[in-house]
Amino acid sequence: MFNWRKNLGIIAGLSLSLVAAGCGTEESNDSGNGQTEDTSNVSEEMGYQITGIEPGAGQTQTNEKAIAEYESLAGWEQETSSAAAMLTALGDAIENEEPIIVAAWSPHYMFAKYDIKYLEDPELIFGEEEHITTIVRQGLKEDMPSAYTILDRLHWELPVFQEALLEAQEMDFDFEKVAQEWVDENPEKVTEWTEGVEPVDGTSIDLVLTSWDAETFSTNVAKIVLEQQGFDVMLTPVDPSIMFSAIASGDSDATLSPWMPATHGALYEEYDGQFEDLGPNLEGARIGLAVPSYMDIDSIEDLEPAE
Ligand code: PBE
Repeated sequence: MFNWRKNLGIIAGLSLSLVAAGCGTEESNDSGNGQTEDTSNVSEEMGYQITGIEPGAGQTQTNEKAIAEYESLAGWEQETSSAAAMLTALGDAIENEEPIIVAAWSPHYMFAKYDIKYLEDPELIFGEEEHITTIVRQGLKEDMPSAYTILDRLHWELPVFQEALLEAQEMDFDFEKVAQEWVDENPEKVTEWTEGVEPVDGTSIDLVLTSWDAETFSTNVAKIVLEQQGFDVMLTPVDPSIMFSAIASGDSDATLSPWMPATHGALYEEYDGQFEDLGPNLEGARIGLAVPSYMDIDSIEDLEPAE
């Protein structure tokens, strides 16, 4: 049986960093002297490198913006690869208690699995709270009113996502299965979303998604719920830029993956007016730069520029 454990790790990770943001930050680093034992330059140890994720991620651009804006990140570089590679690098660093700075976002199981903290971002390059929104192509309301109504109603609370993402980790990231079990265990939610909606007979609907965990979970739940109403649902994983252009052109019907207002804000603006925003499907998300908690820095400004 599926056990939706209460796991507060992710929440703890979030609130701790919020608490840290409120504290005074007396600078204890003796910057200017990287030679003494206890003030060794962690930035140098990290090779002035941020461990990033996919080149096409919205956050990859935000990280570049941070590098450009913060004096403390002058001369730094972001190494891009994939979320999976970043998580491996993070796990390895923690095992060896080495310094590392990574592109981080929540909800994600990384905050439950690892003891990590967001660095304060006084310039608010990463913004404050993010939400994940549902956008649909123009005309969907008229063409597929049943799908439109369901997509408009889909909405989760943050702990639901956190638990699901943690479960996914234990289920080899089989999101079809994770989503199916969630639907099976939450019939009242599904009823709330589908109440009064006319079933259809095999109408095709195409959803684009970005392949990170949270979005994969929500989109798979959407697929199951739409299928229960008689839709034939096709899921297409794409990069954020393709996601917006596919909805704007009408090639795809809907997506539950845009992160707003910071992460995909530029894309949103580029295509604004060419899609309909049905509002948040998840609130309380966040992105930023994170480090293991054993690292003695709290803010992006505690880093040191490369020579
Ligand atoms: N991310 C973080 C997505 C949205 C926020 C990696 C999950 C992205 O950067 O595009």
